[in-house]
Amino acid sequence: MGRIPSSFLAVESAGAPRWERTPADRQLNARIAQQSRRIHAPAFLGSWAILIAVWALGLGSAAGQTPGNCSEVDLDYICQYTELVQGVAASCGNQCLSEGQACMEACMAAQLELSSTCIGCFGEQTTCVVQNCFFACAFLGDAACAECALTNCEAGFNACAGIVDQDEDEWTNLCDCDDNNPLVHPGAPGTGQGVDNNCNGLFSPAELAECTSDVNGDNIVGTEDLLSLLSVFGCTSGCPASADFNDDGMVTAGDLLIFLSEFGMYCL
Ligand SMILES: [Ca+2]
Ligand SMILES: [Ca+2]
Ligand SMILES: [Ca+2]
Ligand SMILES: [Ca+2]
Repeated sequence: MGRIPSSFLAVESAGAPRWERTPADRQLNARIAQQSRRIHAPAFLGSWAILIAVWALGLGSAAGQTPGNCSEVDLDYICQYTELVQGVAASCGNQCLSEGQACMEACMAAQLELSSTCIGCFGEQTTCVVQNCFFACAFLGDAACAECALTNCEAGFNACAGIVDQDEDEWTNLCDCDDNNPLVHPGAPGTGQGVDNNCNGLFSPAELAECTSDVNGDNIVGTEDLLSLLSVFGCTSGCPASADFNDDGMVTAGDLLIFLSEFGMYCL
Protein backbone atom coordinates (compact mmCIF):
# COMPACT_ATOMS: atom_id res chain seq x y z
CA MET A 1 0.00 0.00 0.00
CA GLY A 2 1.67 3.22 -1.09
CA ARG A 3 2.27 6.10 1.20
CA ILE A 4 3.26 9.58 0.25
CA PRO A 5 6.23 9.47 -2.09
CA SER A 6 8.95 11.67 -0.66
CA SER A 7 9.17 13.39 -4.00
CA PHE A 8 5.70 14.78 -3.40
CA LEU A 9 7.09 16.81 -0.57
CA ALA A 10 9.99 18.05 -2.62
CA VAL A 11 8.17 19.33 -5.67
CA GLU A 12 7.00 22.71 -4.52
CA SER A 13 9.27 23.25 -1.56
CA ALA A 14 12.27 23.06 -3.85
CA GLY A 15 10.72 25.65 -6.11
CA ALA A 16 9.41 24.96 -9.54
CA PRO A 17 12.15 24.89 -12.15
CA ARG A 18 11.61 27.74 -14.50
CA TRP A 19 12.97 27.69 -17.95
CA GLU A 20 13.20 31.19 -19.25
CA ARG A 21 15.87 32.59 -21.45
CA THR A 22 14.00 34.94 -23.72
CA PRO A 23 10.73 36.88 -23.70
CA ALA A 24 9.28 34.05 -25.82
CA ASP A 25 10.28 31.58 -23.13
CA ARG A 26 8.54 33.64 -20.53
CA GLN A 27 5.42 33.80 -22.66
CA LEU A 28 5.48 30.05 -23.09
CA ASN A 29 5.86 29.39 -19.41
CA ALA A 30 3.22 31.97 -18.53
CA ARG A 31 0.82 30.31 -20.93
CA ILE A 32 1.52 26.89 -19.51
CA ALA A 33 1.34 28.19 -15.96
CA GLN A 34 -2.20 29.41 -16.57
CA GLN A 35 -3.27 25.82 -16.87
CA SER A 36 -1.06 24.52 -14.15
CA ARG A 37 -2.08 23.04 -10.89
CA ARG A 38 -0.14 23.87 -7.83
CA ILE A 39 0.90 21.05 -5.62
CA HIS A 40 1.02 21.61 -1.94
CA ALA A 41 3.00 19.38 0.32
CA PRO A 42 0.75 17.80 2.90
CA ALA A 43 1.53 18.25 6.55
CA PHE A 44 0.24 15.54 8.80
CA LEU A 45 -0.97 16.11 12.29
CA GLY A 46 -1.26 13.72 15.17
CA SER A 47 -5.00 13.52 15.51
CA TRP A 48 -6.61 10.34 14.31
CA ALA A 49 -9.24 12.40 12.59
CA ILE A 50 -6.62 13.61 10.16
CA LEU A 51 -6.70 10.16 8.67
CA ILE A 52 -9.95 11.02 7.04
CA ALA A 53 -8.04 13.60 5.09
CA VAL A 54 -5.16 11.24 4.41
CA TRP A 55 -7.43 8.83 2.63
CA ALA A 56 -8.91 11.71 0.74
CA LEU A 57 -5.52 12.30 -0.80
CA GLY A 58 -5.75 8.92 -2.41
CA LEU A 59 -2.13 8.32 -1.74
CA GLY A 60 -2.53 4.62 -1.33
CA SER A 61 -2.80 2.26 -4.22
CA ALA A 62 -6.24 2.04 -5.74
CA ALA A 63 -7.69 -0.40 -8.18
CA GLY A 64 -10.65 -0.25 -10.50
CA GLN A 65 -11.87 2.39 -12.90
CA THR A 66 -15.40 2.90 -11.70
CA PRO A 67 -16.40 6.53 -11.99
CA GLY A 68 -16.66 7.86 -8.48
CA ASN A 69 -18.63 10.49 -6.66
CA CYS A 70 -15.90 13.09 -6.89
CA SER A 71 -15.74 14.90 -10.21
CA GLU A 72 -12.56 15.88 -12.02
CA VAL A 73 -13.06 19.34 -10.58
CA ASP A 74 -13.31 17.88 -7.08
CA LEU A 75 -10.16 15.83 -7.50
CA ASP A 76 -8.27 18.80 -8.86
CA TYR A 77 -9.49 20.90 -5.95
CA ILE A 78 -8.30 18.33 -3.43
CA CYS A 79 -4.92 18.16 -5.12
CA GLN A 80 -4.63 21.94 -5.32
CA TYR A 81 -5.77 22.61 -1.77
CA THR A 82 -4.42 19.54 -0.05
CA GLU A 83 -3.56 21.25 3.21
CA LEU A 84 -6.89 23.03 3.42
CA VAL A 85 -8.86 19.85 2.79
CA GLN A 86 -6.77 17.99 5.33
CA GLY A 87 -7.22 20.66 7.94
CA VAL A 88 -10.97 20.91 7.44
CA ALA A 89 -11.39 17.14 7.43
CA ALA A 90 -9.38 16.92 10.64
CA SER A 91 -11.29 19.62 12.49
CA CYS A 92 -14.64 18.35 11.25
CA GLY A 93 -13.67 14.81 12.20
CA ASN A 94 -12.94 15.97 15.72
CA GLN A 95 -16.14 18.00 15.96
CA CYS A 96 -18.28 15.19 14.65
CA LEU A 97 -16.77 12.20 16.43
CA SER A 98 -19.93 11.47 18.36
CA GLU A 99 -22.42 12.82 15.84
CA GLY A 100 -21.26 10.97 12.77
CA GLN A 101 -21.75 11.21 9.06
CA ALA A 102 -24.32 13.97 8.63
CA CYS A 103 -22.39 16.25 10.95
CA MET A 104 -19.17 15.56 9.07
CA GLU A 105 -20.73 16.30 5.71
CA ALA A 106 -22.36 19.54 6.85
CA CYS A 107 -19.16 20.68 8.50
CA MET A 108 -17.05 20.05 5.39
CA ALA A 109 -19.60 21.44 2.95
CA ALA A 110 -19.57 24.73 4.83
CA GLN A 111 -15.85 25.15 4.33
CA LEU A 112 -14.84 23.46 1.10
CA GLU A 113 -15.79 23.91 -2.53
CA LEU A 114 -16.47 20.27 -3.15
CA SER A 115 -19.59 18.71 -4.59
CA SER A 116 -22.06 17.22 -2.14
CA THR A 117 -21.59 13.77 -3.65
CA CYS A 118 -17.84 14.00 -3.13
CA ILE A 119 -18.25 15.22 0.43
CA GLY A 120 -20.53 12.23 0.97
CA CYS A 121 -17.45 10.04 0.62
CA PHE A 122 -15.81 11.84 3.52
CA GLY A 123 -18.96 11.25 5.53
CA GLU A 124 -18.84 7.55 4.74
CA GLN A 125 -15.26 7.52 5.87
CA THR A 126 -16.23 8.91 9.23
CA THR A 127 -18.75 6.14 9.66
CA CYS A 128 -16.22 3.54 8.55
CA VAL A 129 -13.59 4.72 11.02
CA VAL A 130 -16.04 4.93 13.90
CA GLN A 131 -17.39 1.46 13.14
CA ASN A 132 -14.08 -0.28 12.54
CA CYS A 133 -11.40 1.63 14.36
CA PHE A 134 -12.91 3.42 17.30
CA PHE A 135 -11.05 1.31 19.83
CA ALA A 136 -7.72 1.60 18.04
CA CYS A 137 -8.10 5.31 17.52
CA ALA A 138 -9.32 6.04 21.02
CA PHE A 139 -6.91 3.86 22.98
CA LEU A 140 -4.02 2.52 20.93
CA GLY A 141 -2.50 5.66 19.50
CA ASP A 142 -2.05 7.30 16.14
CA ALA A 143 -0.04 4.56 14.46
CA ALA A 144 -2.53 1.83 15.29
CA CYS A 145 -5.38 4.10 14.35
CA ALA A 146 -3.78 4.90 11.01
CA GLU A 147 -3.09 1.27 10.27
CA CYS A 148 -6.65 0.30 11.09
CA ALA A 149 -8.10 3.08 9.02
CA LEU A 150 -5.91 2.35 6.01
CA THR A 151 -6.74 -1.33 6.19
CA ASN A 152 -10.47 -0.91 6.61
CA CYS A 153 -11.47 2.36 5.03
CA GLU A 154 -8.99 3.52 2.43
CA ALA A 155 -10.13 1.29 -0.41
CA GLY A 156 -13.73 2.20 0.24
CA PHE A 157 -12.98 5.88 0.15
CA ASN A 158 -11.02 5.60 -3.08
CA ALA A 159 -13.80 3.61 -4.69
CA CYS A 160 -16.39 6.10 -3.50
CA ALA A 161 -14.43 9.10 -4.72
CA GLY A 162 -13.23 7.54 -7.97
CA ILE A 163 -9.58 7.81 -7.04
CA VAL A 164 -7.53 5.48 -9.20
CA ASP A 165 -3.99 5.00 -10.43
CA GLN A 166 -4.55 3.74 -13.94
CA ASP A 167 -0.96 3.91 -15.12
CA GLU A 168 0.36 2.37 -11.88
CA ASP A 169 3.01 5.02 -11.31
CA GLU A 170 1.93 5.24 -7.66
CA TRP A 171 0.27 8.60 -8.19
CA THR A 172 -3.48 8.64 -8.29
CA ASN A 173 -5.58 10.80 -10.56
CA LEU A 174 -5.75 13.39 -7.82
CA CYS A 175 -2.38 14.88 -8.68
CA ASP A 176 -1.18 12.77 -11.60
CA CYS A 177 -1.64 15.21 -14.46
CA ASP A 178 -1.59 12.31 -16.94
CA ASP A 179 -2.86 9.12 -15.35
CA ASN A 180 -2.35 7.24 -18.60
CA ASN A 181 1.38 7.87 -18.80
CA PRO A 182 3.64 6.43 -16.08
CA LEU A 183 6.45 8.77 -17.13
CA VAL A 184 4.32 11.69 -15.99
CA HIS A 185 3.64 12.34 -12.30
CA PRO A 186 4.74 14.81 -9.62
CA GLY A 187 8.48 14.55 -9.17
CA ALA A 188 9.09 12.57 -12.35
CA PRO A 189 12.37 13.29 -14.16
CA GLY A 190 12.25 14.88 -17.57
CA THR A 191 12.21 12.53 -20.54
CA GLY A 192 12.82 15.04 -23.33
CA GLN A 193 9.52 14.23 -25.00
CA GLY A 194 7.98 17.66 -24.82
CA VAL A 195 5.59 16.83 -22.01
CA ASP A 196 5.34 18.21 -18.49
CA ASN A 197 6.76 15.13 -16.80
CA ASN A 198 6.65 16.42 -13.22
CA CYS A 199 3.19 18.00 -13.43
CA ASN A 200 4.36 21.38 -12.16
CA GLY A 201 2.83 23.21 -15.10
CA LEU A 202 6.21 24.35 -16.38
CA PHE A 203 8.77 22.94 -18.75
CA SER A 204 12.32 22.34 -17.67
CA PRO A 205 15.03 21.84 -20.31
CA ALA A 206 15.04 18.14 -19.44
CA GLU A 207 11.35 17.89 -20.31
CA LEU A 208 11.44 19.73 -23.61
CA ALA A 209 12.01 17.84 -26.83
CA GLU A 210 14.64 18.51 -29.43
CA CYS A 211 12.40 19.41 -32.34
CA THR A 212 13.52 19.83 -35.90
CA SER A 213 10.24 21.24 -37.17
CA ASP A 214 9.69 24.21 -34.86
CA VAL A 215 10.32 26.51 -37.80
CA ASN A 216 9.18 29.75 -36.22
CA GLY A 217 11.02 29.11 -32.97
CA ASP A 218 8.05 29.58 -30.65
CA ASN A 219 8.90 26.36 -28.78
CA ILE A 220 5.82 24.54 -30.01
CA VAL A 221 5.38 22.53 -33.19
CA GLY A 222 2.07 23.82 -34.47
CA THR A 223 0.01 24.96 -37.39
CA GLU A 224 2.21 27.96 -38.16
CA ASP A 225 5.09 25.60 -38.71
CA LEU A 226 2.91 23.46 -40.95
CA LEU A 227 1.91 26.45 -43.07
CA SER A 228 5.55 27.38 -43.40
CA LEU A 229 6.37 23.85 -44.55
CA LEU A 230 3.47 23.70 -46.98
CA SER A 231 4.41 27.04 -48.54
CA VAL A 232 7.51 25.41 -50.00
CA PHE A 233 6.21 21.84 -50.21
CA GLY A 234 7.35 20.11 -53.39
CA CYS A 235 10.52 22.19 -53.67
CA THR A 236 13.30 20.19 -55.33
CA SER A 237 16.22 22.60 -55.48
CA GLY A 238 17.45 25.59 -53.54
CA CYS A 239 14.95 24.80 -50.81
CA PRO A 240 14.96 26.72 -47.54
CA ALA A 241 16.80 24.73 -44.88
CA SER A 242 14.07 25.59 -42.40
CA ALA A 243 11.65 23.28 -44.22
CA ASP A 244 14.07 20.55 -45.30
CA PHE A 245 14.06 18.67 -42.04
CA ASN A 246 15.77 15.52 -43.31
CA ASP A 247 18.46 17.42 -45.22
CA ASP A 248 17.89 15.67 -48.53
CA GLY A 249 17.72 18.92 -50.49
CA MET A 250 13.98 18.63 -51.11
CA VAL A 251 10.80 19.41 -49.25
CA THR A 252 8.66 16.32 -49.59
CA ALA A 253 6.50 13.82 -47.75
CA GLY A 254 9.55 12.75 -45.73
CA ASP A 255 9.72 16.19 -44.17
CA LEU A 256 5.99 16.21 -43.58
CA LEU A 257 6.27 12.93 -41.68
CA ILE A 258 8.93 14.41 -39.42
CA PHE A 259 6.65 17.36 -38.81
CA LEU A 260 3.72 15.10 -37.97
CA SER A 261 5.81 13.06 -35.54
CA GLU A 262 6.55 16.25 -33.63
CA PHE A 263 3.21 17.98 -33.94
CA GLY A 264 2.05 19.39 -30.60
CA MET A 265 5.42 18.93 -28.90
CA TYR A 266 6.96 21.55 -26.67
CA CYS A 267 10.50 22.13 -27.83
CA LEU A 268 13.83 23.39 -26.63
CA1 LIG B 1 -0.97 7.42 -11.93
CA1 LIG C 1 1.06 9.29 -14.68
CA1 LIG D 1 7.54 20.35 -15.53
CA1 LIG E 1 13.65 17.00 -47.14
